[in-house]
Amino acid sequence: MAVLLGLAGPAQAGPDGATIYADLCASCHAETRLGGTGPALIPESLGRLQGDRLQAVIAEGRAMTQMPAFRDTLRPEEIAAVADYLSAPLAAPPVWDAAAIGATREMTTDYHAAPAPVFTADPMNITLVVETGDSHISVLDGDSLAVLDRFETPFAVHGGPKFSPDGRYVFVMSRDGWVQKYDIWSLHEIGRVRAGLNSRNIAMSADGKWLAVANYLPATLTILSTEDLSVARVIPVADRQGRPSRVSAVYQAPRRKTFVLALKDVPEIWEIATTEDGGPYSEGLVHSNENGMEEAMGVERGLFARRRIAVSAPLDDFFFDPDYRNLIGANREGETGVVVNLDVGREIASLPLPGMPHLGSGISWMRDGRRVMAVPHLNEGRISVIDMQDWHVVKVIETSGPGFFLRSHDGAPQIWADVFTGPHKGEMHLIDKQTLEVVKVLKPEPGKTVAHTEFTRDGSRALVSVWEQEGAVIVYDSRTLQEITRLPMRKPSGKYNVWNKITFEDGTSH
Ligand code: DHE
Repeated sequence: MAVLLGLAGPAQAGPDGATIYADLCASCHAETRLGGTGPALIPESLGRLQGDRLQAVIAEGRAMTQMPAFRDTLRPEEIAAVADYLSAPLAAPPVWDAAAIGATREMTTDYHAAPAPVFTADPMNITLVVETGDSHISVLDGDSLAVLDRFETPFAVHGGPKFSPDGRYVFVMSRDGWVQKYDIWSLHEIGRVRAGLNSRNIAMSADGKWLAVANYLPATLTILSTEDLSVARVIPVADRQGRPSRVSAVYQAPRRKTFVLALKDVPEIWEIATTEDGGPYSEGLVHSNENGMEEAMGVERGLFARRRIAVSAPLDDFFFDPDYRNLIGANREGETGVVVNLDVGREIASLPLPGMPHLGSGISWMRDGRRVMAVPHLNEGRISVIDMQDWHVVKVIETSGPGFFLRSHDGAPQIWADVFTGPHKGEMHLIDKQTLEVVKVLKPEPGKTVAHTEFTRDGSRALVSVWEQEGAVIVYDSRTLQEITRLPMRKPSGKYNVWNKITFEDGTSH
């Protein structure tokens, strides 16, 4: 029996995880462990799935996926040996260049672009619900709440899908680096390509022509043509000394016509031009200063020109002001945040932000004539509200536990703040945007995780996930705070309204 191969060798030697992997796992996850029909099984993509949790998945399998349970095939020590093998880094860094990426590109053969939406719903009020429970996305009519389509995504979608500027196409990314293009008007997938081996998120250029993919593995930024998912550029990421860096995230800065990159391992921020004329340089958005801006301006010009901005320490999570002049950055391990002015290219202020601020989930709005931003903290039950004119902390709002996502809308009076972990994970705090007081705590499913809110186009309804395998999207009236209905969904995570996303609505993260 194949499994016995794993037990070969001297009596004292334990089972050989590599041999068991080759026998039982490689047919789906590939000999290289970089993924096939199943996801990549390398430390970079397994993330927190280590030790006992990893062994539990091997033993029990994964519901709603092709991953079988091996508890009747493998003994506990064999399962532990495979888990150890998967947790070890690859012997040699894999090559994932333009040719390798291009070879994975699959375009859907039966796709025909519809001349107009194939549904009568308002295309601007379509809301996508990512259902991580069985790797699907439901396409929801934001008015009737009918599910117009439900399509399969790559495994482990992470971060917000990104819409084309006209809202017709959407791009979805998985942690395994697959990028999928879907036509909302035709309700049809167009194709997919594996842009990285372990990827973080994606960003769309202001003109809709380019999609940037931030990669941990390899340490690159992949730029795809949105037209046909072909590779436009693979940019190796390293500092001036050649030290490579993972890309924590890439953001779109529409007014600047650039991508802005958070680098995990080196103290630099990168800005990449997305127009032939070199973006901010041609727009006059970058001013000379005494810190070598002349050098920065002289280094590169044209499409995908790079600008390096030196910072005092690596920053891996960003928030931007609405005109993309200032970036607020934080290192997840740090206690402070910094404000970097992108025009002058240097840090201009620092902020006290203990407790792992999650700036990527920040939102901003006008309060008493001044713009403020709010950010949750990943390991403390508090939300910091910061004045964006002079960067002082206006208030720290206490909640019943650490939250992950904040959302609001111009048409909604409150911020909706979840508690993602701990005994209060079923609570959703509603915080008045003017008084900054918690006015209500919703507890729709005690004991279950209730997280992530999205609004309909006009802000009249709030959609909240019951983040469970047999979960739901609960629809609330955002003014009366009454529940309207529940839509059954499989572990729904993020929800994304076309209008709110393409207009960069204040209450949504970008
Ligand atoms: Fe996320 C967005 C980083 C863990 C679900 N998450 C983002 C973004 C970043 C980020 C940089 C913004 C990207 C974008 O939308 O373009 N996330 C991180 C981490 O560093 C962290 C803490 C650790 C990690 O393993 O990557 C992390 N994230 C998680 C989860 O464990 C979540 C809850 C479950 C999951 O699916 O992995 C999760 N992250 C999300 C979601 C968004 C997101 C649903 C999009 C929110 C939105 O409304 O735009």
